[in-house]
Amino acid sequence: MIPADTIVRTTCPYCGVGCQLDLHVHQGVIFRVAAPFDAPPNYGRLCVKGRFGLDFVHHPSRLTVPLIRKEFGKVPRRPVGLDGFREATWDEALDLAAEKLAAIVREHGGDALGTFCSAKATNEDNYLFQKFVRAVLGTNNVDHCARLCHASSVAGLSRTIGSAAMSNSIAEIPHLDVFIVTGSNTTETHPVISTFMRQAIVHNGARLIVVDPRATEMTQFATLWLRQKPGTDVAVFSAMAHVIVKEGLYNEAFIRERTADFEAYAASLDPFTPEWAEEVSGVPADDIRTAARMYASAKAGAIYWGMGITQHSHGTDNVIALSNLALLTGHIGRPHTGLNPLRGQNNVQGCSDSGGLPNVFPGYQRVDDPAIRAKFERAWGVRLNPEVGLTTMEMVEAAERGEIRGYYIMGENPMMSEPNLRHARHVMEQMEFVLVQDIFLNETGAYADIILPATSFAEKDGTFTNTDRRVQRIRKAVPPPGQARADWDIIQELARRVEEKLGRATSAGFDFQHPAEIWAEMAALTPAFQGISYERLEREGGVHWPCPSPDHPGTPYLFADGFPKGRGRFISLQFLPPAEWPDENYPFILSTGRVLYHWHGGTLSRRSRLEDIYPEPTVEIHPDDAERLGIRSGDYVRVRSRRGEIKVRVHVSTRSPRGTVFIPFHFAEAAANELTNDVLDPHAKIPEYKVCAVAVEKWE
Ligand SMILES: Nc1nc2c(c(=O)[nH]1)N[C@H]1C(S)=C(S)[C@@H](COP(=O)(O)OP(=O)(O)OC[C@H]3O[C@@H](n4cnc5c(=O)[nH]c(N)nc54)[C@H](O)[C@@H]3O)O[C@H]1N2
Ligand SMILES: Nc1nc2c(c(=O)[nH]1)N[C@H]1C(S)=C(S)[C@@H](COP(=O)(O)OP(=O)(O)OC[C@H]3O[C@@H](n4cnc5c(=O)[nH]c(N)nc54)[C@H](O)[C@@H]3O)O[C@H]1N2
Ligand code: SF4
Ligand SMILES: [Mo]
Repeated sequence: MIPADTIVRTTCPYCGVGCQLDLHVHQGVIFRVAAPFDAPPNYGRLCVKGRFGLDFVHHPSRLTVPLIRKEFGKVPRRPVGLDGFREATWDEALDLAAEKLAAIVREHGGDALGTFCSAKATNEDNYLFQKFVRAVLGTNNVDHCARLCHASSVAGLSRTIGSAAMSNSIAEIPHLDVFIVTGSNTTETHPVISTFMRQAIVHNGARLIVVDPRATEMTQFATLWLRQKPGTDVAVFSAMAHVIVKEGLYNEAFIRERTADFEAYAASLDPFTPEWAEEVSGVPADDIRTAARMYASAKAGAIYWGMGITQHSHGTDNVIALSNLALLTGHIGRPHTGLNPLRGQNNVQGCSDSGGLPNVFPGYQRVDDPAIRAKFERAWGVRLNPEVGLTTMEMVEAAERGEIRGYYIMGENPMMSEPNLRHARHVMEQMEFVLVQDIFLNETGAYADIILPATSFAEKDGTFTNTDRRVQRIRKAVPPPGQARADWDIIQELARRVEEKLGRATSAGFDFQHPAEIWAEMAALTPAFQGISYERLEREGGVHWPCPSPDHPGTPYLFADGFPKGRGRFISLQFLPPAEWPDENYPFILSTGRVLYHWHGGTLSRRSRLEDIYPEPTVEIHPDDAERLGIRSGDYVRVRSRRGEIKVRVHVSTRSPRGTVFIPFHFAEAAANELTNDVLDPHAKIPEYKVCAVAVEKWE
């Protein structure tokens, strides 16, 4: 083996588990990735993406110089490749970008801009991004992919308990007693967490209840698998609550001391009998009873969930249904219990924590609270906009109405990740100005006027916050390609130029020398972070927020003494079906999601060796359906919805239930989001990625 010049400890840039990595570097190249056995959260474990998927860092198509579109500002804009751009100096690109942003602010106000920060970038990058947007551009129109992801968890849990972060830690998982995994394909999407779950079952006798329409690998370890029809979770979980109440299995003391509105809720459960739920969901009534008894009578019961719960037009209701179960049984506020939304992106928790949302400053401090706003006005030395900004999908709608004229997109790929892509593209074509900051030219960059080349996680310092609220360092390991610069550095160059053009200078300024200084400013303004500093992270490896003071140990599990809302609230629900359901013309349900080897729009994973292992998308279809359609594995089919169509190869499998087909959304050549429905959950504004109606036909 080549001896490494250096070994750099850092955090995996793929998923929210936040595995610690040792990058072995020789002459500026990462040639081996290992994992330290003594470091939480992964203790030496890595999945295939962390171990073999990081070579995107050295891919020849990395962006290395600023680019300006040859047909700058021409509307309708068309997607172009590299040859549609010319190279520019940083000065020219930044000046032009600042001029365009300032012009829109001057003529139409800051609210005419829509901005997207990045769950792939650091806390420091995102803190500075939202500071620039709020303090200089003068708008709160800032959001990120959390909206497409756990927005329903946030909307649901803020109404019931008042906080939406994962309540318990990864470290507790090997010692679980009874746990529910629902709408999470954990072995493929949070692989290292799934190994701890399997450890709990195989070595420590834990019992697992999987609630999922798809035969994920987790079902092989389950004591009980409830296979519901997609979109029927409220029926299943409310029927479990019905059983818990009727059989007196609830935790009376907990309900009395820590919750509100139990009586009304208990009465609302009457119609949710297991027999009724069986009719709606297809899950046998007796299995619902068994699941309810197992969870309610556990010493400790925990619930873990993913996108199968949240990405529905009734996603908020689904989350509330889970919250009701935890409050009924008192399985929250103790070790090995909790309400645990598994956060997806490496730093999606941190991007929200750092204020990358339209309604809150860092630490979930509301922008429409005058006292909070005054604090940030004093700190930054400017007047701030009191109006809550627009969410991702609301920005698209506002752009369609011509109210939003320019986009600033840092490290997101909406032209792959948004639903109903034909519509999303149509809106993008009309934009007056599009500024993109990324490490690659992706499907969204193709629409940009200006592209600013950023450095990747391996070329910069900063922090990511993983799914269990653990703040961890990333460290510069290799030099940046060409002239690429760190996001925080680009943002402050841009901010200074826009300030100058608008004559709107913040007193706090944008002249940080190192991300540690940015963290220190954010921590000073954010009570939950005040005890966390770079020195401390250096010593301890990671710290779980809330951590209010330097001598505070950090908080692995929440709600030991109470909820942020005081009492936890029960909320009565109604079962409502998905917005679109199969009919004669579109007889199948389409479900979309992920595979182990790829990441979202594929920008990173398809530029790594993972592409060699998994180079092509397939549509997963049940053998009975395949037989009726006369198709076999390997054939091509046309999959059509009311919004678009794609051509994709067939994989016949019993993994998806009869009547449901599954397509991963990683592949531009057969983009699942051409088909998906952009209907939104009214509270969370999340699209219904998990259910729409499609037709499947053999491609002749
Ligand atoms: N390999 C890989 N890992 C990833 C990602 C990636 O792109 N690739 N992305 C990361 C991100 S950002 C996220 S948010 C997470 C997402 O992680 P997951 O939520 O685990 O991923 P998904 O594939 O979207 O699918 C979730 C599960 O929901 C189930 N499901 C579908 N419909 C329903 C329903 O109506 N009810 C219920 N209860 N379940 C249903 C599906 O069968 C599937 O098992 O993964 C993260 N990890
Ligand atoms: N059909 C369907 N659609 C979905 C979903 C689904 O389940 N089904 N899931 C939704 C969910 S949960 C999510 S989270 C979204 C994800 O949607 P996106 O966030 O749009 O997807 P990514 O492909 O992760 O985009 C990340 C971008 O950041 C860039 N990048 C990486 N590192 C850096 C960096 O350090 N700096 C900068 N500036 N850029 C960087 C990458 O090159 C890439 O272009 O997709 C959503 N869309
Ligand atoms: S589990 Fe997540 S954080 Fe860990 S190596 Fe895999 S992708 Fe990276
Ligand atoms: Mo996500």
